[in-house]
Amino acid sequence: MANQVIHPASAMDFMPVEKLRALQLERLQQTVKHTYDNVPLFRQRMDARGVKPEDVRELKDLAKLPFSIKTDLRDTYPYGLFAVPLKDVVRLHASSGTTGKPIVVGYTKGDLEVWENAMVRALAGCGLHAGDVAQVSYGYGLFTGGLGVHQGFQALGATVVPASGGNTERQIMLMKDCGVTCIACTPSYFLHLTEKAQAMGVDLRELPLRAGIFGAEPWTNEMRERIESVAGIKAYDIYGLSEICGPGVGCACEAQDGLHIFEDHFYPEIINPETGEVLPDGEEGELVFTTLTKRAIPMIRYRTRDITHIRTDVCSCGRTIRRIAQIGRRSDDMFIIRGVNVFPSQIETAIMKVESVLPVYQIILTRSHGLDNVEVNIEVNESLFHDNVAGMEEVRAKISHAIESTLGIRVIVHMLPPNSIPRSEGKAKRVLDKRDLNA
Ligand code: DLL
Repeated sequence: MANQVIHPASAMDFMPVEKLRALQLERLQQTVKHTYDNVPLFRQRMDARGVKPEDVRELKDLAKLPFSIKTDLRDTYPYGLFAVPLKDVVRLHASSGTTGKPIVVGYTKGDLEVWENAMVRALAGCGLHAGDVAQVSYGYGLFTGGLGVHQGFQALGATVVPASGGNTERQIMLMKDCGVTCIACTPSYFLHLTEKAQAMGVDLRELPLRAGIFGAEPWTNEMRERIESVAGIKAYDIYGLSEICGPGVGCACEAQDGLHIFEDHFYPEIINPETGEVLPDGEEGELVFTTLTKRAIPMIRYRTRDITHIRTDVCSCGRTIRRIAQIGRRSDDMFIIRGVNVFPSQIETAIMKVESVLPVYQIILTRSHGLDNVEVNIEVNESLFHDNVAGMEEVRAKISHAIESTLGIRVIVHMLPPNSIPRSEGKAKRVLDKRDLNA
């Protein structure tokens, strides 16, 4: 890209591919040995397959290694997958998930440096730099979002405003008074901030705010466009997960066309989720990561359940590290309605195309007389409620049609006035499954 200023930490992003592959292999061999020597669960699985660390001679030998999954962390809670003594672990984070015990992850000092390096490269790739004033509105605490993004901005030399989540009016005040140029939070929380700003008479487009670093939940390009136009900013997609490190496993660049994976630290594969077979770049499947530089919890072939593909075209920014397509869905997000597989992101894409629709919705699954129904609660412009009934019916028909032509099933649409659906300060809960209640 023309006039691109490259941050020194970003040099790795532009490494010749052959050199990168050699570095990955060397790091993979070290990681497999370290994990085999120190994590009993991994050693047992390798032994059961008759595979030794020395059998990893090239990158494609990764396919010989066993997968790991979220329940491995849960079953060995809290420290069973740690590969170093606890005295070498300087930080813990945890992810609660929806059910049961949380999973606990740990970091050595070196691991925190790895994380910081990935975060700096992520932020620099979005055109952020020393001198930016960055408000971090991801939750601080056991969640990796707040502290992870914080350390990246700090290392970049930005002025960090550690706002954490919540207290939305104060967030707007800080943004305005402190001259914030970049905000980091979930896309759904940022939408809530934009509504609150409007209610407070603050026009975000008149503030110095120019970029948002949004992630931690699936969102669509249609949602990104809405955010960019309402706030007058560039909205960048950042990806990560606690098990692999936290935010900064991958991130969009200024080209905003997919997310670059910092693959000298996190090696990506795409597999067929049914068979476990490795798929070639370009084919859609489940994203799997192997960490190449982390010591406290090295992860071998961790199945993320996130569905995407690795892009095969070269990014216009010139980075040689590979990109994944935006992650719109997880394999466990899917629900089946009358035999049709449905992902919430398909509904989001369809409804965002309809004018008068606000980007706030909830999908409710119900059951009556043994049949499953999808109900979509969606907020629409206040003015619509002052309109005539025909006007409202026209919008309802447009929404129904948009969803039905995407999914091929009928849904029940409820149009609600603004501020009817509960807002979240972190990850939005899009689907409420009430089928057990009214079976
Ligand atoms: O959400 C880490 C994070 C914090 C990422 C802040 C970005 C920004 P977990 O709580 O462990 O970690 O949740 C990880 O969230 O497997 C995806 O399903 C989802 N996710 C994260 N980022 C994105 C994204 C953090 N940009 C899980 N797009 C992942 C879609 C995302 N899904």
